[in-house]
Amino acid sequence: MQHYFIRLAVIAALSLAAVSAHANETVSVYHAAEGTVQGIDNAAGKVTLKHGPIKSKTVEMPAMTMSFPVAKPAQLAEVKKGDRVAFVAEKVNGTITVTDLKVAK
Ligand SMILES: [Cu+2]
Repeated sequence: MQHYFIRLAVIAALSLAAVSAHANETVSVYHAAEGTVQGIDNAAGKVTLKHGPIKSKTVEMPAMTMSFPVAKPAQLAEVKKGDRVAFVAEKVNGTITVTDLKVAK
C-alpha cells in the first residue's frame, strides 16, 4: 500500500514537471534575438546591429544589419562596438524598437 502512494506521488511530480517544461517552451517561442553591435549613436539613442532572425510578439524579420531606436538609452552605455548582444525588438508606436539589450553571455 505504501508503494502505491509513493508511485502516485512520483506521477504527480512528473506531471508538474511536464507542465512547467511546456510553459518554458511557450516562452521560448519569443526568445531574445542575437546580434553584433556595429555602431552606437548616443545622441539619437540608436544602435546599429548585425542581427540574426528576429521573432518577437510584434516583429518578425530575417537576419540583416539595421539601426534601431533603443527604448532604454542607458543600455547603450552597457555595450560597445563589436559586442555580441542579446536583445528584444518590438514595435513601439509603430516603430521597431529595441526594448531590451545586453551583452550576450
Ligand atoms: Cu532587421
